[in-house]
Amino acid sequence: MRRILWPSFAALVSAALGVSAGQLVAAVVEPESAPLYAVAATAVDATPARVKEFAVRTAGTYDKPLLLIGIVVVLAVVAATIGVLAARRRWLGPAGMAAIGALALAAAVTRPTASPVDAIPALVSAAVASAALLLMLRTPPTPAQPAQRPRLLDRRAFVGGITLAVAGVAVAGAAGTSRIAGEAAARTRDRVRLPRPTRPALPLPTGLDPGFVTPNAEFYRVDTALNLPRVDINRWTLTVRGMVDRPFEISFDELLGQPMVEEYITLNCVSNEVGGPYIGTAKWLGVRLADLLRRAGVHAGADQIVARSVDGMTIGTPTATVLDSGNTPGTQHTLLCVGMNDEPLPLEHGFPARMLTPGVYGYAGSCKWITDIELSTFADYDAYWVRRGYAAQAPVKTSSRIDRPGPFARLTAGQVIVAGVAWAQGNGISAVQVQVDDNAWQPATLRPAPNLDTWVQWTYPWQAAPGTHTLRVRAIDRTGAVQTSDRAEPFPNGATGWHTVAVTVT
Ligand SMILES: Nc1nc2c(c(=O)[nH]1)N[C@H]1C(S)=C(S)[C@@H](COP(=O)(O)O)O[C@H]1N2
Ligand SMILES: [Mo]
Repeated sequence: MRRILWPSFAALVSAALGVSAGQLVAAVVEPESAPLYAVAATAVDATPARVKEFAVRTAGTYDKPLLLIGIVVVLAVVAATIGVLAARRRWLGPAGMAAIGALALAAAVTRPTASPVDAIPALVSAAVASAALLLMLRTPPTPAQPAQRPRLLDRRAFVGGITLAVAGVAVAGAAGTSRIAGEAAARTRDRVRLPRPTRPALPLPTGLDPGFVTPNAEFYRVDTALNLPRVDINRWTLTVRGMVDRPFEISFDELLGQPMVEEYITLNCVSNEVGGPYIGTAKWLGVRLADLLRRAGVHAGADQIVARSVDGMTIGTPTATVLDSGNTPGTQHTLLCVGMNDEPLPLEHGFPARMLTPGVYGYAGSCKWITDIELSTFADYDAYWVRRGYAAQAPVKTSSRIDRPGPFARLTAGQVIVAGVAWAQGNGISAVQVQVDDNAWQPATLRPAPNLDTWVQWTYPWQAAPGTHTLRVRAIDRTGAVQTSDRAEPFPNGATGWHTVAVTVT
Protein backbone atom coordinates (compact mmCIF):
# COMPACT_ATOMS: atom_id res chain seq x y z
CA MET A 1 0.00 0.00 0.00
CA ARG A 2 2.74 2.39 1.04
CA ARG A 3 4.53 1.65 -2.27
CA ILE A 4 1.56 3.21 -4.05
CA LEU A 5 0.57 5.91 -1.56
CA TRP A 6 3.89 7.70 -1.40
CA PRO A 7 4.48 7.96 -5.17
CA SER A 8 0.94 9.08 -5.91
CA PHE A 9 1.15 11.67 -3.11
CA ALA A 10 4.48 12.83 -4.50
CA ALA A 11 2.97 13.12 -7.97
CA LEU A 12 -0.01 15.11 -6.65
CA VAL A 13 2.30 17.52 -4.85
CA SER A 14 4.50 17.83 -7.97
CA ALA A 15 1.52 18.54 -10.19
CA ALA A 16 0.24 21.17 -7.72
CA LEU A 17 3.69 22.79 -7.65
CA GLY A 18 3.82 22.74 -11.44
CA VAL A 19 0.38 24.28 -11.87
CA SER A 20 1.09 26.97 -9.25
CA ALA A 21 4.39 27.83 -10.92
CA GLY A 22 2.70 28.05 -14.32
CA GLN A 23 -0.11 30.25 -13.02
CA LEU A 24 2.43 32.49 -11.30
CA VAL A 25 4.57 32.85 -14.43
CA ALA A 26 1.46 33.50 -16.52
CA ALA A 27 0.51 36.37 -14.23
CA VAL A 28 3.72 38.05 -15.33
CA VAL A 29 3.85 36.89 -18.96
CA GLU A 30 0.22 36.95 -20.09
CA PRO A 31 -2.72 36.10 -17.80
CA GLU A 32 -4.59 34.54 -20.72
CA SER A 33 -1.94 31.84 -20.98
CA ALA A 34 -2.33 30.56 -17.40
CA PRO A 35 -2.51 26.76 -17.82
CA LEU A 36 -5.78 26.30 -15.93
CA TYR A 37 -7.51 29.14 -17.78
CA ALA A 38 -6.19 28.09 -21.17
CA VAL A 39 -7.43 24.52 -20.71
CA ALA A 40 -10.78 25.74 -19.38
CA ALA A 41 -11.25 28.19 -22.25
CA THR A 42 -10.39 25.49 -24.77
CA ALA A 43 -12.85 23.13 -23.11
CA VAL A 44 -15.58 25.78 -23.30
CA ASP A 45 -14.90 26.39 -26.99
CA ALA A 46 -14.97 22.67 -27.71
CA THR A 47 -18.27 22.13 -25.89
CA PRO A 48 -21.28 21.74 -28.19
CA ALA A 49 -23.77 24.58 -27.92
CA ARG A 50 -26.48 22.31 -26.54
CA VAL A 51 -24.29 21.11 -23.68
CA LYS A 52 -23.22 24.71 -22.97
CA GLU A 53 -26.83 25.78 -22.84
CA PHE A 54 -27.59 22.95 -20.45
CA ALA A 55 -24.67 23.99 -18.22
CA VAL A 56 -25.81 27.61 -18.23
CA ARG A 57 -29.37 26.55 -17.45
CA THR A 58 -28.47 24.24 -14.57
CA ALA A 59 -25.36 25.86 -13.12
CA GLY A 60 -25.88 29.49 -14.10
CA THR A 61 -22.94 31.72 -13.20
CA TYR A 62 -21.35 28.77 -11.42
CA ASP A 63 -20.64 27.03 -14.71
CA LYS A 64 -17.10 28.48 -14.88
CA PRO A 65 -15.97 27.70 -11.30
CA LEU A 66 -17.48 24.19 -11.71
CA LEU A 67 -15.50 23.69 -14.90
CA LEU A 68 -12.27 24.74 -13.17
CA ILE A 69 -12.98 22.39 -10.27
CA GLY A 70 -13.64 19.60 -12.78
CA ILE A 71 -10.32 20.22 -14.51
CA VAL A 72 -8.46 20.18 -11.19
CA VAL A 73 -10.12 16.89 -10.19
CA VAL A 74 -9.23 15.24 -13.51
CA LEU A 75 -5.68 16.55 -13.21
CA ALA A 76 -5.39 15.13 -9.66
CA VAL A 77 -6.56 11.69 -10.78
CA VAL A 78 -4.17 11.67 -13.74
CA ALA A 79 -1.27 12.89 -11.56
CA ALA A 80 -1.88 10.21 -8.94
CA THR A 81 -1.92 7.57 -11.67
CA ILE A 82 1.36 8.88 -13.04
CA GLY A 83 2.80 8.57 -9.55
CA VAL A 84 1.83 4.91 -9.35
CA LEU A 85 3.33 4.24 -12.77
CA ALA A 86 6.51 6.09 -11.77
CA ALA A 87 6.91 3.77 -8.80
CA ARG A 88 7.42 0.96 -11.34
CA ARG A 89 9.49 2.88 -13.88
CA ARG A 90 10.99 6.11 -12.66
CA TRP A 91 11.05 7.78 -16.12
CA LEU A 92 7.29 7.49 -16.46
CA GLY A 93 6.98 10.23 -13.81
CA PRO A 94 8.60 13.11 -15.68
CA ALA A 95 7.25 11.74 -18.97
CA GLY A 96 3.70 11.86 -17.62
CA MET A 97 4.13 15.38 -16.27
CA ALA A 98 5.58 16.46 -19.61
CA ALA A 99 2.56 14.96 -21.39
CA ILE A 100 0.15 16.97 -19.22
CA GLY A 101 2.29 20.04 -19.84
CA ALA A 102 2.11 19.42 -23.59
CA LEU A 103 -1.69 19.42 -23.45
CA ALA A 104 -1.72 22.69 -21.49
CA LEU A 105 0.79 24.14 -23.95
CA ALA A 106 -1.36 23.14 -26.91
CA ALA A 107 -4.38 24.77 -25.24
CA ALA A 108 -2.46 27.98 -24.54
CA VAL A 109 -0.93 28.46 -27.99
CA THR A 110 -4.14 27.70 -29.88
CA ARG A 111 -6.18 30.38 -28.09
CA PRO A 112 -7.47 32.93 -30.60
CA THR A 113 -5.34 35.73 -29.15
CA ALA A 114 -2.23 33.61 -28.45
CA SER A 115 1.36 34.60 -29.17
CA PRO A 116 4.50 32.41 -28.83
CA VAL A 117 5.22 33.63 -25.28
CA ASP A 118 1.98 31.96 -24.25
CA ALA A 119 3.89 28.67 -24.36
CA ILE A 120 6.12 29.70 -21.43
CA PRO A 121 3.79 29.02 -18.47
CA ALA A 122 2.99 25.47 -19.60
CA LEU A 123 6.70 24.76 -20.18
CA VAL A 124 7.49 26.05 -16.69
CA SER A 125 4.69 23.93 -15.24
CA ALA A 126 6.00 20.78 -16.93
CA ALA A 127 9.59 21.44 -15.88
CA VAL A 128 8.71 22.19 -12.25
CA ALA A 129 6.36 19.19 -11.95
CA SER A 130 8.86 16.76 -13.52
CA ALA A 131 11.77 18.00 -11.41
CA ALA A 132 9.74 17.93 -8.21
CA LEU A 133 8.54 14.40 -8.88
CA LEU A 134 12.07 13.13 -9.64
CA LEU A 135 13.40 14.73 -6.47
CA MET A 136 10.68 13.34 -4.27
CA LEU A 137 10.91 9.84 -5.65
CA ARG A 138 14.67 9.87 -5.12
CA THR A 139 14.16 10.26 -1.40
CA PRO A 140 13.74 6.58 -0.58
CA PRO A 141 10.29 5.89 0.83
CA THR A 142 11.86 3.73 3.53
CA PRO A 143 9.22 1.61 5.22
CA ALA A 144 9.00 2.57 8.86
CA GLN A 145 10.80 -0.09 10.83
CA PRO A 146 10.71 -0.04 14.62
CA ALA A 147 14.46 0.40 14.68
CA GLN A 148 14.36 3.41 12.41
CA ARG A 149 12.07 5.86 14.25
CA PRO A 150 14.21 8.92 13.48
CA ARG A 151 13.91 8.27 9.75
CA LEU A 152 10.12 8.18 10.03
CA LEU A 153 10.21 11.55 11.77
CA ASP A 154 12.49 12.80 9.03
CA ARG A 155 10.02 11.82 6.44
CA ARG A 156 7.15 13.40 8.30
CA ALA A 157 9.14 16.60 8.48
CA PHE A 158 9.93 16.28 4.79
CA VAL A 159 6.29 15.78 3.85
CA GLY A 160 5.24 18.61 6.14
CA GLY A 161 7.83 20.90 4.64
CA ILE A 162 6.77 20.11 1.11
CA THR A 163 3.11 20.61 1.95
CA LEU A 164 3.92 24.00 3.45
CA ALA A 165 6.00 24.93 0.43
CA VAL A 166 3.19 23.95 -1.92
CA ALA A 167 0.70 25.93 0.12
CA GLY A 168 3.04 28.92 0.10
CA VAL A 169 3.61 28.78 -3.63
CA ALA A 170 -0.10 28.30 -4.27
CA VAL A 171 -1.05 31.29 -2.14
CA ALA A 172 1.67 33.46 -3.65
CA GLY A 173 0.67 32.24 -7.10
CA ALA A 174 -2.99 33.00 -6.49
CA ALA A 175 -2.29 36.43 -5.01
CA GLY A 176 0.13 37.30 -7.80
CA THR A 177 -2.25 36.00 -10.43
CA SER A 178 -5.18 38.03 -9.20
CA ARG A 179 -3.17 41.22 -8.68
CA ILE A 180 -1.31 41.24 -11.93
CA ALA A 181 -4.22 39.78 -13.86
CA GLY A 182 -6.38 42.56 -12.40
CA GLU A 183 -4.05 45.21 -13.76
CA ALA A 184 -3.83 43.45 -17.12
CA ALA A 185 -7.61 43.07 -17.22
CA ALA A 186 -8.13 46.75 -16.54
CA ARG A 187 -5.79 47.54 -19.43
CA THR A 188 -8.08 45.66 -21.82
CA ARG A 189 -10.30 48.76 -21.55
CA ASP A 190 -7.69 50.70 -23.54
CA ARG A 191 -8.16 48.29 -26.42
CA VAL A 192 -11.92 48.79 -26.66
CA ARG A 193 -13.05 50.61 -29.80
CA LEU A 194 -16.67 51.54 -29.31
CA PRO A 195 -18.87 50.93 -32.36
CA ARG A 196 -20.79 53.78 -33.94
CA PRO A 197 -24.37 53.78 -32.74
CA THR A 198 -26.87 52.47 -35.29
CA ARG A 199 -29.21 55.07 -33.83
CA PRO A 200 -27.20 58.02 -32.48
CA ALA A 201 -28.65 60.42 -29.94
CA LEU A 202 -30.06 63.59 -31.48
CA PRO A 203 -27.79 66.58 -30.92
CA LEU A 204 -28.56 68.23 -27.57
CA PRO A 205 -31.00 71.13 -27.88
CA THR A 206 -29.39 74.55 -27.98
CA GLY A 207 -29.74 76.81 -24.99
CA LEU A 208 -28.56 74.41 -22.30
CA ASP A 209 -26.39 75.73 -19.49
CA PRO A 210 -23.02 74.09 -18.78
CA GLY A 211 -23.33 71.00 -16.61
CA PHE A 212 -26.30 69.41 -18.34
CA VAL A 213 -24.12 66.38 -19.07
CA THR A 214 -22.11 65.24 -16.05
CA PRO A 215 -18.49 64.50 -16.99
CA ASN A 216 -17.45 60.93 -16.19
CA ALA A 217 -14.84 62.07 -13.68
CA GLU A 218 -17.51 64.01 -11.76
CA PHE A 219 -20.27 61.40 -12.00
CA TYR A 220 -21.26 60.15 -8.54
CA ARG A 221 -20.24 56.63 -7.65
CA VAL A 222 -22.23 54.38 -5.33
CA ASP A 223 -21.51 50.66 -4.91
CA THR A 224 -20.54 47.98 -2.41
CA ALA A 225 -17.27 47.01 -4.14
CA LEU A 226 -14.32 46.87 -1.73
CA ASN A 227 -11.96 46.20 -4.60
CA LEU A 228 -12.87 47.91 -7.84
CA PRO A 229 -13.80 45.03 -10.18
CA ARG A 230 -11.24 44.77 -12.98
CA VAL A 231 -12.78 42.77 -15.77
CA ASP A 232 -10.83 41.30 -18.68
CA ILE A 233 -12.97 41.74 -21.79
CA ASN A 234 -11.53 38.53 -23.24
CA ARG A 235 -12.91 36.54 -20.36
CA TRP A 236 -16.13 38.44 -19.77
CA THR A 237 -19.44 37.02 -20.89
CA LEU A 238 -23.06 37.91 -20.27
CA THR A 239 -25.52 35.10 -19.73
CA VAL A 240 -29.26 35.45 -20.24
CA ARG A 241 -31.11 32.56 -18.62
CA GLY A 242 -33.86 31.56 -16.20
CA MET A 243 -37.48 31.76 -17.35
CA VAL A 244 -36.62 31.97 -21.04
CA ASP A 245 -37.00 29.67 -24.06
CA ARG A 246 -33.47 30.06 -25.37
CA PRO A 247 -30.81 30.88 -22.76
CA PHE A 248 -27.62 32.22 -24.31
CA GLU A 249 -24.22 33.57 -23.49
CA ILE A 250 -22.62 36.48 -25.31
CA SER A 251 -19.00 37.68 -25.39
CA PHE A 252 -17.93 41.31 -25.30
CA ASP A 253 -17.05 41.26 -29.00
CA GLU A 254 -20.45 39.81 -29.88
CA LEU A 255 -22.13 42.44 -27.74
CA LEU A 256 -20.26 45.23 -29.56
CA GLY A 257 -21.57 43.73 -32.81
CA GLN A 258 -25.22 44.24 -31.82
CA PRO A 259 -27.20 47.30 -32.95
CA MET A 260 -26.28 50.12 -30.57
CA VAL A 261 -28.29 53.15 -29.54
CA GLU A 262 -27.32 56.31 -27.69
CA GLU A 263 -29.57 57.87 -25.08
CA TYR A 264 -29.23 60.76 -22.66
CA ILE A 265 -30.48 59.42 -19.33
CA THR A 266 -30.31 60.70 -15.77
CA LEU A 267 -29.28 58.19 -13.09
CA ASN A 268 -30.18 58.63 -9.42
CA CYS A 269 -29.32 56.87 -6.19
CA VAL A 270 -32.11 56.04 -3.74
CA SER A 271 -29.77 57.24 -0.97
CA ASN A 272 -29.83 60.76 -2.35
CA GLU A 273 -31.22 63.18 0.21
CA VAL A 274 -33.41 66.00 -1.06
CA GLY A 275 -30.95 68.39 -2.71
CA GLY A 276 -28.17 65.78 -2.60
CA PRO A 277 -25.37 65.03 -5.07
CA TYR A 278 -26.08 61.39 -6.02
CA ILE A 279 -27.56 62.13 -9.41
CA GLY A 280 -26.00 62.66 -12.82
CA THR A 281 -26.80 62.71 -16.52
CA ALA A 282 -24.72 61.04 -19.21
CA LYS A 283 -24.92 60.03 -22.85
CA TRP A 284 -25.03 56.26 -22.69
CA LEU A 285 -24.18 53.89 -25.54
CA GLY A 286 -25.58 50.39 -25.43
CA VAL A 287 -27.80 47.62 -26.68
CA ARG A 288 -31.50 47.78 -25.93
CA LEU A 289 -31.99 45.20 -23.23
CA ALA A 290 -35.47 44.43 -24.59
CA ASP A 291 -33.82 43.18 -27.82
CA LEU A 292 -31.62 40.74 -25.88
CA LEU A 293 -34.62 39.58 -23.86
CA ARG A 294 -36.63 38.98 -27.02
CA ARG A 295 -33.78 36.91 -28.41
CA ALA A 296 -33.99 34.71 -25.28
CA GLY A 297 -37.79 34.51 -25.38
CA VAL A 298 -39.08 35.58 -21.96
CA HIS A 299 -41.75 33.34 -20.38
CA ALA A 300 -45.07 34.88 -19.42
CA GLY A 301 -45.03 35.42 -15.67
CA ALA A 302 -41.30 36.20 -15.45
CA ASP A 303 -41.99 39.59 -13.90
CA GLN A 304 -38.49 40.23 -12.52
CA ILE A 305 -35.12 40.54 -14.24
CA VAL A 306 -32.36 39.65 -11.80
CA ALA A 307 -29.00 41.08 -12.84
CA ARG A 308 -25.81 39.80 -11.23
CA SER A 309 -22.44 41.51 -11.28
CA VAL A 310 -18.98 39.98 -11.29
CA ASP A 311 -18.68 41.04 -7.63
CA GLY A 312 -21.89 39.33 -6.57
CA MET A 313 -24.30 42.28 -6.46
CA THR A 314 -27.89 41.39 -7.37
CA ILE A 315 -30.32 43.92 -8.78
CA GLY A 316 -33.97 43.18 -9.61
CA THR A 317 -35.89 45.19 -12.20
CA PRO A 318 -39.50 44.78 -13.38
CA THR A 319 -39.51 42.98 -16.74
CA ALA A 320 -42.39 45.19 -17.89
CA THR A 321 -40.38 48.36 -17.19
CA VAL A 322 -37.62 47.09 -19.45
CA LEU A 323 -39.89 45.81 -22.23
CA ASP A 324 -42.03 48.98 -22.22
CA SER A 325 -39.07 51.35 -22.03
CA GLY A 326 -38.90 53.64 -25.02
CA ASN A 327 -42.43 52.78 -26.18
CA THR A 328 -43.93 56.12 -25.11
CA PRO A 329 -42.54 58.97 -27.21
CA GLY A 330 -39.80 60.77 -25.30
CA THR A 331 -39.00 57.89 -22.97
CA GLN A 332 -35.68 56.14 -23.35
CA HIS A 333 -34.79 52.45 -23.52
CA THR A 334 -33.31 50.32 -20.78
CA LEU A 335 -29.80 49.72 -22.01
CA LEU A 336 -27.03 47.26 -21.55
CA CYS A 337 -24.40 50.01 -21.70
CA VAL A 338 -20.85 49.78 -22.92
CA GLY A 339 -20.19 53.49 -23.34
CA MET A 340 -20.55 56.60 -21.19
CA ASN A 341 -20.08 60.05 -22.71
CA ASP A 342 -18.21 58.70 -25.76
CA GLU A 343 -15.79 56.52 -23.77
CA PRO A 344 -15.87 52.87 -22.77
CA LEU A 345 -17.48 52.69 -19.32
CA PRO A 346 -15.01 53.84 -16.68
CA LEU A 347 -13.97 51.01 -14.32
CA GLU A 348 -15.85 52.81 -11.51
CA HIS A 349 -19.05 52.89 -13.52
CA GLY A 350 -19.21 49.23 -14.48
CA PHE A 351 -16.70 48.37 -17.22
CA PRO A 352 -17.18 46.42 -19.42
CA ALA A 353 -20.99 46.56 -19.27
CA ARG A 354 -23.78 47.75 -17.03
CA MET A 355 -27.54 48.02 -17.07
CA LEU A 356 -29.16 51.43 -17.09
CA THR A 357 -32.89 51.64 -16.49
CA PRO A 358 -34.35 55.12 -16.95
CA GLY A 359 -36.63 56.21 -14.14
CA VAL A 360 -35.63 53.51 -11.64
CA TYR A 361 -33.18 54.12 -8.76
CA GLY A 362 -29.74 52.59 -9.41
CA TYR A 363 -30.05 49.78 -6.85
CA ALA A 364 -33.10 48.47 -8.70
CA GLY A 365 -32.19 48.96 -12.33
CA SER A 366 -28.57 49.72 -13.10
CA CYS A 367 -26.28 46.79 -12.28
CA LYS A 368 -22.61 47.64 -12.92
CA TRP A 369 -20.03 45.01 -13.97
CA ILE A 370 -22.99 42.91 -15.05
CA THR A 371 -22.34 39.31 -16.09
CA ASP A 372 -25.63 37.47 -15.68
CA ILE A 373 -29.30 38.16 -16.31
CA GLU A 374 -31.80 35.72 -14.89
CA LEU A 375 -35.49 35.97 -15.69
CA SER A 376 -37.34 35.26 -12.46
CA THR A 377 -40.26 36.57 -10.42
CA PHE A 378 -40.58 39.07 -7.57
CA ALA A 379 -42.28 36.31 -5.58
CA ASP A 380 -39.30 33.99 -5.96
CA TYR A 381 -36.32 36.27 -5.53
CA ASP A 382 -35.26 39.23 -3.37
CA ALA A 383 -32.26 41.17 -4.66
CA TYR A 384 -29.43 42.48 -2.46
CA TRP A 385 -30.99 45.71 -1.19
CA VAL A 386 -34.49 44.25 -1.05
CA ARG A 387 -33.21 41.70 1.49
CA ARG A 388 -32.04 44.72 3.48
CA GLY A 389 -35.48 46.28 3.56
CA TYR A 390 -35.48 48.54 0.49
CA ALA A 391 -38.47 48.47 -1.85
CA ALA A 392 -38.47 45.75 -4.50
CA GLN A 393 -39.73 48.20 -7.10
CA ALA A 394 -38.26 51.67 -7.01
CA PRO A 395 -39.45 54.26 -9.55
CA VAL A 396 -37.61 57.57 -9.17
CA LYS A 397 -39.67 60.22 -7.39
CA THR A 398 -40.18 63.64 -8.95
CA SER A 399 -37.77 66.06 -7.37
CA SER A 400 -35.83 69.28 -7.84
CA ARG A 401 -32.68 70.87 -6.52
CA ILE A 402 -31.26 74.38 -6.09
CA ASP A 403 -27.63 74.43 -7.21
CA ARG A 404 -27.03 78.20 -7.03
CA PRO A 405 -26.82 79.98 -4.68
CA GLY A 406 -25.34 77.43 -2.28
CA PRO A 407 -26.58 76.99 1.29
CA PHE A 408 -25.77 79.96 3.57
CA ALA A 409 -24.38 81.94 0.64
CA ARG A 410 -23.71 85.66 1.26
CA LEU A 411 -25.11 87.65 -1.64
CA THR A 412 -25.17 91.26 -2.71
CA ALA A 413 -28.58 92.89 -3.04
CA GLY A 414 -29.88 93.13 -6.60
CA GLN A 415 -30.59 90.50 -9.20
CA VAL A 416 -29.48 86.98 -8.28
CA ILE A 417 -29.89 84.09 -10.69
CA VAL A 418 -31.27 81.13 -8.80
CA ALA A 419 -30.57 77.94 -10.78
CA GLY A 420 -30.89 74.21 -10.51
CA VAL A 421 -32.29 71.01 -11.96
CA ALA A 422 -35.59 69.13 -11.72
CA TRP A 423 -36.61 65.68 -12.87
CA ALA A 424 -39.76 63.61 -13.31
CA GLN A 425 -38.41 60.65 -15.27
CA GLY A 426 -40.83 59.01 -17.65
CA ASN A 427 -43.34 61.86 -17.40
CA GLY A 428 -41.13 64.87 -17.92
CA ILE A 429 -41.16 68.25 -16.22
CA SER A 430 -43.83 70.78 -17.18
CA ALA A 431 -42.96 73.53 -14.70
CA VAL A 432 -40.61 74.44 -11.88
CA GLN A 433 -41.56 76.97 -9.23
CA VAL A 434 -39.49 78.93 -6.75
CA GLN A 435 -40.68 80.37 -3.47
CA VAL A 436 -38.82 83.10 -1.60
CA ASP A 437 -39.66 83.15 2.12
CA ASP A 438 -43.45 82.87 2.39
CA ASN A 439 -44.21 84.71 -0.82
CA ALA A 440 -46.22 83.24 -3.67
CA TRP A 441 -44.62 80.52 -5.81
CA GLN A 442 -43.08 81.99 -8.96
CA PRO A 443 -42.48 80.18 -12.25
CA ALA A 444 -38.86 79.44 -13.15
CA THR A 445 -37.63 79.42 -16.76
CA LEU A 446 -36.95 75.93 -18.12
CA ARG A 447 -34.15 75.01 -20.50
CA PRO A 448 -35.09 72.50 -23.20
CA ALA A 449 -34.57 68.82 -22.36
CA PRO A 450 -33.60 66.17 -24.94
CA ASN A 451 -36.20 63.70 -23.65
CA LEU A 452 -38.45 62.80 -20.70
CA ASP A 453 -35.79 60.77 -18.86
CA THR A 454 -33.25 63.50 -18.17
CA TRP A 455 -33.24 66.26 -15.67
CA VAL A 456 -34.27 69.75 -16.75
CA GLN A 457 -32.25 72.89 -16.00
CA TRP A 458 -34.13 75.88 -14.66
CA THR A 459 -33.34 79.45 -13.62
CA TYR A 460 -35.20 82.12 -11.72
CA PRO A 461 -34.06 85.75 -11.66
CA TRP A 462 -34.59 87.00 -8.13
CA GLN A 463 -34.52 90.64 -6.97
CA ALA A 464 -32.74 90.05 -3.68
CA ALA A 465 -33.36 92.57 -0.91
CA PRO A 466 -31.08 92.77 2.18
CA GLY A 467 -31.84 90.30 4.96
CA THR A 468 -31.84 86.55 5.46
CA HIS A 469 -34.03 84.61 3.07
CA THR A 470 -35.21 81.11 2.40
CA LEU A 471 -35.40 79.79 -1.17
CA ARG A 472 -37.54 76.76 -1.99
CA VAL A 473 -38.08 74.82 -5.22
CA ARG A 474 -40.71 72.35 -6.41
CA ALA A 475 -41.37 70.60 -9.70
CA ILE A 476 -44.58 69.82 -11.57
CA ASP A 477 -44.63 66.93 -14.01
CA ARG A 478 -46.48 66.75 -17.30
CA THR A 479 -49.43 64.94 -15.72
CA GLY A 480 -49.86 68.01 -13.50
CA ALA A 481 -48.67 66.26 -10.32
CA VAL A 482 -46.88 68.65 -7.96
CA GLN A 483 -43.76 67.44 -6.17
CA THR A 484 -44.83 66.57 -2.63
CA SER A 485 -43.76 68.64 0.36
CA ASP A 486 -43.98 65.55 2.61
CA ARG A 487 -40.56 64.85 4.00
CA ALA A 488 -39.38 61.27 3.66
CA GLU A 489 -35.92 59.87 4.27
CA PRO A 490 -34.25 57.82 1.50
CA PHE A 491 -35.10 54.47 3.13
CA PRO A 492 -36.97 52.45 1.83
CA ASN A 493 -37.86 53.94 -1.58
CA GLY A 494 -36.43 57.43 -1.99
CA ALA A 495 -36.47 60.81 -0.25
CA THR A 496 -39.18 63.43 -0.74
CA GLY A 497 -39.69 67.03 0.30
CA TRP A 498 -38.78 70.44 -1.07
CA HIS A 499 -35.16 71.51 -1.31
CA THR A 500 -34.67 74.63 0.78
CA VAL A 501 -31.66 76.94 0.91
CA ALA A 502 -31.07 79.78 3.38
CA VAL A 503 -29.03 82.78 2.20
CA THR A 504 -27.98 86.18 3.52
CA VAL A 505 -28.24 89.26 1.34
CA THR A 506 -26.34 92.45 2.22
N1 LIG B 1 -22.37 45.76 -9.20
C1 LIG B 1 -22.98 46.79 -8.63
N2 LIG B 1 -23.83 47.55 -9.34
C2 LIG B 1 -24.44 48.61 -8.79
C3 LIG B 1 -24.22 48.92 -7.42
C4 LIG B 1 -23.33 48.10 -6.67
O1 LIG B 1 -23.10 48.30 -5.48
N3 LIG B 1 -22.73 47.05 -7.32
N4 LIG B 1 -24.85 50.02 -6.87
C5 LIG B 1 -26.05 50.48 -7.52
C6 LIG B 1 -26.46 51.78 -7.02
S1 LIG B 1 -27.09 51.83 -5.43
C7 LIG B 1 -26.44 52.90 -7.80
S2 LIG B 1 -27.15 54.33 -7.29
C8 LIG B 1 -25.77 52.89 -9.13
C9 LIG B 1 -24.69 53.94 -9.17
O2 LIG B 1 -24.02 53.91 -10.41
P1 LIG B 1 -22.74 54.84 -10.58
O3 LIG B 1 -21.77 54.48 -9.49
O4 LIG B 1 -22.23 54.57 -11.95
O5 LIG B 1 -23.20 56.25 -10.43
O6 LIG B 1 -25.18 51.64 -9.42
C10 LIG B 1 -25.94 50.52 -9.04
N5 LIG B 1 -25.29 49.37 -9.53
MO1 LIG C 1 -27.95 53.78 -5.14
